[in-house]
Amino acid sequence: MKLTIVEYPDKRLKQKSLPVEKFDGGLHELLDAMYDVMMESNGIGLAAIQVAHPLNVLILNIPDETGEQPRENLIEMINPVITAKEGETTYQEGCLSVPGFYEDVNRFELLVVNYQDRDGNTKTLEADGLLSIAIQHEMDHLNGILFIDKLSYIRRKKFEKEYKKIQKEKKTAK
Ligand code: QAP
Ligand code: CO
Repeated sequence: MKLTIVEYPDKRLKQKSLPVEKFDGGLHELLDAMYDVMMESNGIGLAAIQVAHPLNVLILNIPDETGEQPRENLIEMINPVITAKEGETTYQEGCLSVPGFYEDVNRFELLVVNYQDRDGNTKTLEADGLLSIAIQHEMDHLNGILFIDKLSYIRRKKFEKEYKKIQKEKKTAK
């Protein structure tokens, strides 16, 4: 399976994803293909809707202190649910579906998340730092929400202007 990333303003990114019911080979194939496209694109997180599969599936591979992303650090979350959240933090986020634009977003600092792994086993994870931010960013995708949807009116306007410019530059570079 070869996947391509769906980019804003594609309406598919506004779709709500559905729960995974079958933990079968099809799911494993999707997860493996998501990993490949995320690493090829220099990403740290990806939701299935970003590759046109509206399922409650996300993957995360947060760089370590040396900036490496070894495959054993990969986290695959199926049907994630936040069961506790605490504190506040701000981080300059980006998104593979909004290439070239970065802006500060407010998030919870700490999370507890329940989810299933690729075999349907139930897991619990306590997350802080960049992992916590990335989980919240990717779980927003499952609800059809992009980080640019969380910006103030003024910053959203700034985004629309800058993104148009980025798109124009891409066209002339082709
Ligand atoms: C979501 O984002 C995230 O614009 C994952 O040109 C972001 O992997 C989680 C990327 C911030 C936590 C904090 C973006 C790559 C990758 C771009 C990404 C680009 C190339 C974004
Ligand atoms: Co994103």
